[in-house]
Amino acid sequence: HRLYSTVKPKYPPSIDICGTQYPTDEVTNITPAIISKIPIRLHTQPAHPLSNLRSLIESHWPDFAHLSSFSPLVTPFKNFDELSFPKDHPGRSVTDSYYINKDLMLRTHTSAHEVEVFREGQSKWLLTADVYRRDEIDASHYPVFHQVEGAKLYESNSTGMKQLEQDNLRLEQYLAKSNIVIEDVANVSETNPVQERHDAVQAEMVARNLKLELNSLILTLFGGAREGAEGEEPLRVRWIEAYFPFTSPSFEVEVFFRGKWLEILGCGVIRQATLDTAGVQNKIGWAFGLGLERIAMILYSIPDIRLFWSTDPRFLSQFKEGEISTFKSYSKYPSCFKDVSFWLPENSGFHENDFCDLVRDVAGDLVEDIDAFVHPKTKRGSLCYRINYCSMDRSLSNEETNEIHKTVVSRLTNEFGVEIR
Ligand code: FA5
Ligand code: MG
Repeated sequence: HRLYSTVKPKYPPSIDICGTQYPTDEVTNITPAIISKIPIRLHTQPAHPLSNLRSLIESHWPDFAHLSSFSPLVTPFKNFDELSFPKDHPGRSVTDSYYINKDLMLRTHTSAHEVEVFREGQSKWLLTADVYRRDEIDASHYPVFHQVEGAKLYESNSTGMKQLEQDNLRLEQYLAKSNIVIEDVANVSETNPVQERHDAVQAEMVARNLKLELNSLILTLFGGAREGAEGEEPLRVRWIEAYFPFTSPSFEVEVFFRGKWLEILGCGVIRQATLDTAGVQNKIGWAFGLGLERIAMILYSIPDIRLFWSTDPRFLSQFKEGEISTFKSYSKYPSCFKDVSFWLPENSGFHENDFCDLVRDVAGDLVEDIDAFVHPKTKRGSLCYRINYCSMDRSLSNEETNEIHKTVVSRLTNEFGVEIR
């Protein structure tokens, strides 16, 4: 992958982020639309669905430390290197992540804080924060979302293992009484191995504890809320094998939602190298990172991820502190498609995420999704996108949509040197 686009918007020598000036350089790609989201911290706004969900998760683990005030500006070292990401991992590229400059970025996941929290001496903790990724635009993706990171460590001696065994028995008994159906075919295997430095029995007990703890969280989150849901199929949850550079074995959990498997979290047995970096000795444990929006969309029946950012009273007034309730859609406003097709200049280094960011920067949350209906790879140099403009809160006039689209097209020409077809 390349480190930066060859054609890109020009930045002034420094930019203001929440009242502080930061120098820009050749990798700077953060946009005003993204900067404006940083101070909002939806996960701490009283009665907001994301904040309610955070509280619910925290109350599931009352004896864990509950952390939620870490700054999203981190070094690439914290976001990647400390967690054993290889130097050429695609997540590092400017097409996937937001950079203020080469030494400072917006965290792409809450795992960026694992080492510092372990270094503080915490061994049972939850950390909630806003995270940022350059990504596609649709109903379940947004460039800013929220994660809860959770972790638990055990002493890797006989006292610790006795405790772990007791915890596993207690959780097994609790889950046996529930009637949630969980498919689990993700076992420790050759492709999802126990770490060399781990005792296999200990590592499997930790993995078992991780699954039991998260299944019981899922039961807390979805069990009750679904009982009254009329005409709905039973909740289906499945565990699948995964890969993360900082855990092994690793797993992902998916929930069946609107006809599709929706991934809600990633997790695994913490790599010993991470604990070494944090100065933690003689401990073994697990960590997970879950996406709050995906779960809140299911629990509250919120149909579109953009709604979380709405300041419309018809949205905000529906929620009460500490309560999960069913969202009632205010009428869905008509959407308006506009197509744009263009030729790319040679070696433009253009990436679809550049286009999404540009549209998001011009149209803000008035863009519902973007379809590439001639796939970039099928026709060299020629791209065609359909932008679906739609407000969550009101009807857009045709003039307004035309104005926005005109700005998109002209910025596309100016900033990427494309030739409109
Ligand atoms: C991670 O971010 C890992 N840090 C998780 C982890 C933590 C693994 C600790 C092991 C140990 P992933 O990229 O899969 O993994 O994201 C985790 C969750 O964030 C996803 O399951 C999903 O629920 C949510 N998520 C990811 N991308 C988006 C997005 N663009 N919009 C909304 N939610 C997202
Ligand atoms: Mg994933």
